[in-house]
Amino acid sequence: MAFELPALPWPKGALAPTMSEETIDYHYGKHHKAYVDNLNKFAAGTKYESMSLEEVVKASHAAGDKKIFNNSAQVWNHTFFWNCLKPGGGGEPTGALKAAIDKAFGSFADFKTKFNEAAVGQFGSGWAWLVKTADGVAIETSPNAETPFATGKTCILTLDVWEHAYYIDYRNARPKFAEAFWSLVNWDFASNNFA
Ligand code: MN3
Repeated sequence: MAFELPALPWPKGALAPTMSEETIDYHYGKHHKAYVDNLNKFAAGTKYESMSLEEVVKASHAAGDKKIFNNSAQVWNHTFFWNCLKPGGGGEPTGALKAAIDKAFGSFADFKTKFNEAAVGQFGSGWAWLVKTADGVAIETSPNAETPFATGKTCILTLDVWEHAYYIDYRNARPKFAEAFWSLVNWDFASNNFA
């Protein structure tokens, strides 16, 4: 049973112009697909081929199987990222997630500022995350394919800050991409992750 590239949760041109169809063609159609193809190639004939994707990410991380981990985690991270976005998204969180963000950061505006600082400050390729903690929420960053999910943390929201995520639409301007991200956030998805 091979690992599969999940369908996008929206039509591939639906996030334009904030995230263009050309970006999705490359980011989903080339990069995300390549992680799936490589995972299938490297997992073939190993204990990993009979596991769920989630099990592969955690087991390969624990075992230090870097090729398997890098590709499986990138499959998981990208699928999670697509679900963090939606056409007509944005605005502000509500309910319990809003309360947790206000408690941790003071206000939604302050949270956005700190999240963007983390995303822009991540040196090289990686991810910015909002994760669930014992008493609320916290911002984390991770390099390359690393993901809080691998060590059992609950991810709420993520932003891909690999250059392939923004180079077509924003060239080298990661701060512009990080700012534009907020107009696409799917807060229903984030709230469900926090619940
Ligand atoms: Mn990416």
